[in-house]
Amino acid sequence: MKFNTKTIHGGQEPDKAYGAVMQPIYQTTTYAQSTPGGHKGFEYSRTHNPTRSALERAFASLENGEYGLAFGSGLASIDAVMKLLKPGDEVISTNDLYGGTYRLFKQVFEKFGIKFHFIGMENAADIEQYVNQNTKLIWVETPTNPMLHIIDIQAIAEVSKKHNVLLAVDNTFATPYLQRPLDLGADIVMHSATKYLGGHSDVVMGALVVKDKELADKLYFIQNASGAVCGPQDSFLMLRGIKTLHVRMQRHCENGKKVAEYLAKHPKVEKVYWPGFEDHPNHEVAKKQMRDFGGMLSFTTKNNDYSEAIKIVERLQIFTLAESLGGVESLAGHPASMTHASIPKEEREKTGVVDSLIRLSIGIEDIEDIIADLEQAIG
Ligand code: P1T
Repeated sequence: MKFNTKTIHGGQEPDKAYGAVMQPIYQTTTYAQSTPGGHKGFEYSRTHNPTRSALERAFASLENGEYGLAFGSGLASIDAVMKLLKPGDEVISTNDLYGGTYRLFKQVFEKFGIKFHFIGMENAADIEQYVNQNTKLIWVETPTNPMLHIIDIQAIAEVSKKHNVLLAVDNTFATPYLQRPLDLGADIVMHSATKYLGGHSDVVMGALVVKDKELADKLYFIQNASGAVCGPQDSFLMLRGIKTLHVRMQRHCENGKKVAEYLAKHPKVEKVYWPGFEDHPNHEVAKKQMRDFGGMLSFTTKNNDYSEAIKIVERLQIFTLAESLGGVESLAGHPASMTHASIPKEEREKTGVVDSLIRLSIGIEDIEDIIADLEQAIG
């Protein structure tokens, strides 16, 4: 099955009970047993629920994996991956990443004795110096949030395999429409499904997909033991959103390119971060591992003026000033005071998250309206 077909049919079949074409919402916590242990594969909805199971099969299909897991949020899915580790273990992570992921690593898991190294990974060889016998996981976000750095997944996978370390890739910005990390050698792919997979800004959810049965069993154990699952209504909405992933992504990419090109020529704009530009430091890697360049971009204004950036985001009208990304509607954010406020100023500025940085999630509205809105807001 090819990708566009998978978004609609991957892991899905008409419901066994009545032939319903859409996966029914099994709004139930529990399942009748004829005798203790005599059930139809479902016992309790924290462990399994038919609507969630259909979604988990869809996630696995999209990412060319074998096993999918759905969680109550993207962070809950990252939390589950971290619970594979034990005190004394070390993690090497991209230094530019979603602020909430950084907060989870630093403020929750560091307390339990896990050590994190946050490093630039544009050059995969740089990782080697941080690998030691305690290293258990490499955590990669690509494209990174919010600087749109591109990390070469295949090159990092070579390092992870050489040292027998797990490689997890947060594929939220790219989606499996643009890149499939498991095909490139990653062990775990993670999503804030809240974003492009759901696509309509109405569900908070996380996803993991793996190929390996043993790893899947460990994660299913954690999913059930810790219990951060999503409900059947949200699973249904996610399944519905996924069916249009490919058409939405195509338009996000088309509009993203036009906005990036428009901003790059704007006299008040200092720099535009978008992996489709030939002078983007890892443009060649982006071309190699992604089908297109996505709908996310960030930019700074001249003089790095905090109050000017705030005025721009306040003036926007088609764009909504809001956290999150990846919905059909265009959103704008000010990372330093919003999504990345939990990262200390010195840390975030090292990776480029300066006061004038504005992040845009380009929606699928008419491009003329999107650009006119930026024009009036930037002035
Ligand atoms: O919000 P949640 O579903 O828990 O997912 C967390 C997460 C993980 N990884 C990436 C790359 C993300 O962007 C996010 C969430 N990000 C935002 C809310 C944001 O506005 O950037």
